[in-house]
Amino acid sequence: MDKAAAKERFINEFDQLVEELKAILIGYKMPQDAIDWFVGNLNYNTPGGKLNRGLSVIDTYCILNNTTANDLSSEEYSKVALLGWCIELLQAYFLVADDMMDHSKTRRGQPCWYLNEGVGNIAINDSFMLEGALYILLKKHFRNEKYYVDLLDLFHEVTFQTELGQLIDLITADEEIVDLDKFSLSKHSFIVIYKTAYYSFYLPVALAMFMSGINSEQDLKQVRDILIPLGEYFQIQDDFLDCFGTPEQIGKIGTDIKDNKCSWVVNQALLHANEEQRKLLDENYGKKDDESEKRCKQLFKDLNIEKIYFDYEEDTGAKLRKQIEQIDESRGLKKEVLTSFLNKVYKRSK
Ligand code: GPP
Ligand code: MG
Ligand code: MG
Ligand code: MG
Repeated sequence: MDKAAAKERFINEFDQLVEELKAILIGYKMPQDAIDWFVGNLNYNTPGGKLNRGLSVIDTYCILNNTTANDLSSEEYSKVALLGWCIELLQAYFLVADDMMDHSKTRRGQPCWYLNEGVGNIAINDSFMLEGALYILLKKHFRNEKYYVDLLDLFHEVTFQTELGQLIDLITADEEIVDLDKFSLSKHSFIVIYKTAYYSFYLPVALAMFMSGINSEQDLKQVRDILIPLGEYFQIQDDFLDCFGTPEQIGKIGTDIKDNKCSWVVNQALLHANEEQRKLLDENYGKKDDESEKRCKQLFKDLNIEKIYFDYEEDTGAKLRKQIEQIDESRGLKKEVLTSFLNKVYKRSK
């Protein structure tokens, strides 16, 4: 099945899940306007992205079980796809909240949810409900599996790790006082591993492993040791694209400079800036106006951050491939799980 068809099949599962969630609200005798609101929230915020995380659960499951999505029974496909949708719901929860915290304007080519007419701060509750929805679905479909508690534990742990990353991301980016001395590449690495790598890379693979009966700490550690650096690379791409990508390309308008974020781009600039350039950054980074943002972007161009980034990409790709080569496949794990992930993100432009 080609990529577009795989995505379409996955998307086709979503309407059924919305119906199941709707039925829960009907069971609680929720008024019709609340049901409509929740369904609107689910549909606006869950399916519109690249769906990489969700699709990866299915891909990983198939690789681990030597099969293809087409060869799974429709029941088994729906079940593994449901785990994929649970990650997409978790992601929707994070993004709705993150866009409020980052004062973002657009997401996936449309206005951020909180900016919609009549939504505003209700988006905070809506984000909680997206998270709640995933546990309702998980319970309904996995309650009787012996690995149910492993799934729950994993979702809870990874959610907390993401929130820890988000916390450091936010407190390192003071809204009022800009102090670039607070930034460093090691701090950046710490932030992005927690806020992105666990839920985006480790979570989909670990879910597929649990569903395939692979659950030893040794196996989980083996994949974590590669997926976490891969997730770090992915967030460095996100930071790069925030500054150098176009909104048409990435579906969102970058906010990192105005938000005073400890991004990979500014950290590279700090490493390479001379005294005068550093002064320009001190005076313009983290300021809310377009002119200051423009000056920072020009400086990043002058410092040739793009070249540094492309070299970093080549280098990281090669390192990760080497590391994957060393995986021990004797216990049912497959290198292909990891190469397929790397190929999905390597040199991405959106
Ligand atoms: C990406 O940061 C990280 C997240 C979306 C996790 C948010 C976690 C919460 C607990 C809310 P980002 O702000 O760079 O993402 P984007 O560029 O997509 O806004
Ligand atoms: Mg953020
Ligand atoms: Mg953001
Ligand atoms: Mg970003």
